[in-house]
Amino acid sequence: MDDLRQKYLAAIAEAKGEGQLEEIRVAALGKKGEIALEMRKLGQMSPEERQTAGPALNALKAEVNDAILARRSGLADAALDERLKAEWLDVTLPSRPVRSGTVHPVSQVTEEVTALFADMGFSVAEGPQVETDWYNFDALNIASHHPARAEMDTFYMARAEEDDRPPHVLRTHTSPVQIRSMLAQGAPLRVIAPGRVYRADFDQTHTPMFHQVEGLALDTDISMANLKWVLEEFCRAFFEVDDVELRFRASHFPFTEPSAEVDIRCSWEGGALKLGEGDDWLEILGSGMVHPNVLKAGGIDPEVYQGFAFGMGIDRIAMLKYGIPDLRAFFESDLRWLRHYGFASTAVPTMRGGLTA
Ligand code: 2NL
Repeated sequence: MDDLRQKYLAAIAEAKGEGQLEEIRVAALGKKGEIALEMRKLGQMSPEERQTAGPALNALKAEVNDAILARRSGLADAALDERLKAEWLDVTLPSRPVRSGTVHPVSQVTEEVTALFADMGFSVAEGPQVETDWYNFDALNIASHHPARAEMDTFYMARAEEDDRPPHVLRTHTSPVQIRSMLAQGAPLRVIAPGRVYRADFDQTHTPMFHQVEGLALDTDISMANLKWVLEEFCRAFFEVDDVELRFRASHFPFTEPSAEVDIRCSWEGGALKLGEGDDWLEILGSGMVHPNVLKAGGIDPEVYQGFAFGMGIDRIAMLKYGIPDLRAFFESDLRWLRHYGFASTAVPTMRGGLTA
């Protein structure tokens, strides 16, 4: 019996895995296992022999069983240790940066402007970026000899020789959208028209595509006083200055009479622009009372209705509000500039995973 004990305890100690251990268990304790066979021999023993052999065999059976259980959990622990060593993970490492986009300043300002005018009862209108020369020029009282209509300033769509449709242009302002609103809705009317416009101009302060928002209010009793109030309310809210002061300077546009350019009081201390204080003036928009010819083109009777209109550059007022001095930030969508002015994704370049925007 001692031999059996030695044999199985040694085999259990050397077992390399679950499978071997199970084979040993069957060979020792299984129905036809060696210990079971020894048990069976008890029947042929004398009662005295059985009295010592019985408990000894039971003890052996229990010892081998315990040894197998102990070895099994030892092997499981060792396997877990192996895995922990091989598969360790440093949870203190910083996570990989997630690329995230942000709203472009031009989009943000467009939303701010439309929300403020919506509060004053203006609805938003949109229209095509390719327009006929009638909607872009004639309807706006811009004479056929006007320099703005020349190819120097305006992008004309290429056309075939035999094409007898009217000339098409990339719209040079969003005014055609308002002509369409007048024709579709009539008066009274309050609309603003934000969107992309195009002019053949490219230098430090001009890009061939830029963004404009125009506003139009028509009714039977609209005056320049209404225009002044609306623009002051807008500037106070948009630029977040309580002491906003506007200056109306006589000007000329073919589509308004009278016309005024509007400046906002400002200071340039230490190169930093401050609005609402100081002795300087900064031009922010153009405006006026809608010319009777424009009302007629929009199907509105100028004897009954009159109204004001204004137009401003979104890129320009975005730059003023957010202190962005350089058009490159917008036009190239240059991420270095956008990030510098707080608009690009905050993700930074990392060593792992390459550069991120
Ligand atoms: C500027 C000047 C302006 C308008 C736009 C307008 C539109 C209609 C009728 C009359 Cl439908 N006027 N728009 C009026 C005055 C000025 O824009 O300097 N924009 C950047």
